[in-house]
Amino acid sequence: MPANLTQQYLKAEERYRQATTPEEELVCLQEMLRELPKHKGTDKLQAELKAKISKAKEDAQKSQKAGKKGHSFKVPRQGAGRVVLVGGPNSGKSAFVAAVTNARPEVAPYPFTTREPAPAMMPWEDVMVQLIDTPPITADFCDPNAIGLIRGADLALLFVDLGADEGVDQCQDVLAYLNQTKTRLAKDSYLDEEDIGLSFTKTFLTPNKMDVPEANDRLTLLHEFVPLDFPEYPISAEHGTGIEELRNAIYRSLDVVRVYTKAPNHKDPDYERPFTVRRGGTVLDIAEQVHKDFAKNLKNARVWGVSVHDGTYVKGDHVLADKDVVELHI
Ligand SMILES: Nc1nc2c(ncn2[C@@H]2O[C@H](COP(=O)(O)OP(=O)(O)O)[C@@H](O)[C@H]2O)c(=O)[nH]1
Ligand SMILES: [Mg+2]
Repeated sequence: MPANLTQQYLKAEERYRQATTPEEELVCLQEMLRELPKHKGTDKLQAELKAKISKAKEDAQKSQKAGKKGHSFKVPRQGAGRVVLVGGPNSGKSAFVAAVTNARPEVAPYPFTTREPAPAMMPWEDVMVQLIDTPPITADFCDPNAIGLIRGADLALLFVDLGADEGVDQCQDVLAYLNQTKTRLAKDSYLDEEDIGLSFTKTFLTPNKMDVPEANDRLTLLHEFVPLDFPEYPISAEHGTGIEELRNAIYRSLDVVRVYTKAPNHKDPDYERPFTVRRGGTVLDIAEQVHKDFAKNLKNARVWGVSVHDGTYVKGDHVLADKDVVELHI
């Protein structure tokens, strides 16, 4: 990506990756174009954005004519971030969901027990992370909604079945399938420089069933045949091995800070329900989450926390630290 992209550009780009309708895409692309510094170095990106804008306009018109409400399965975003579970059949995605959430998905030794994407909330300390379990991807099948969900996710977990010899091949099939689409798994999330329609989602490799005696040999084969540079967290979803490390890594990867809000006339903040923002997020970002009007009418705020003197008055652009307490004044 060209240097010197503004925060607004990057935010619009993130929303573009998460857009689920051509109308949303259009708004984000237009904002990206507005925010793009216009010089020789960004000529190509400008042209790319303009082409994408015409395409999104066409798609928006088409979908309006067809009377469709968007082309994607809608799961509202909830919690500190969204993590999508991806993998071949029987790799233990649902077993992992059962291990780390209160949800009780069907776990069974035959493929396609999970028929459509299913959200569940994973607690981490006092926040929740949204996990989305998906049907398996095979050489010739992928749930049509899974691609959009992977694209818009903050993190993907690539499950590999180390309980069976087919596991390594099945992992190759998943990657091969996704490689034919505009949505790929990668070490980090970004849009391709040459083609911003091509989107990469940060992924952890999660080889599962480490409790099985042959698992280690199969893991060696996986490294040999499917070399990936993703961070790796081998687990046993059913025995619990490695689950804590993975849970912590998932939360860390979201790179958010927690903020507790306090009403001006209250002594204590609301410690029950922290808000979360990306690290680097500001008082204004929190105000927006509390209420749109709060963001519009914000005069100032007081902050208590490790990075400021208690009760310091700040403006909307003040960057928050983990566990800050914020009192918004409108
Ligand atoms: N030995 C062992 N079996 C597991 C583990 N996790 C899942 N399984 C089994 O693998 C099969 C498929 O699990 P499931 O969670 O339904 O896989 P999914 O298709 O990826 O959702 C089930 O029979 C599970 O009992 C594990 O950590 N160890
Ligand atoms: Mg399942």
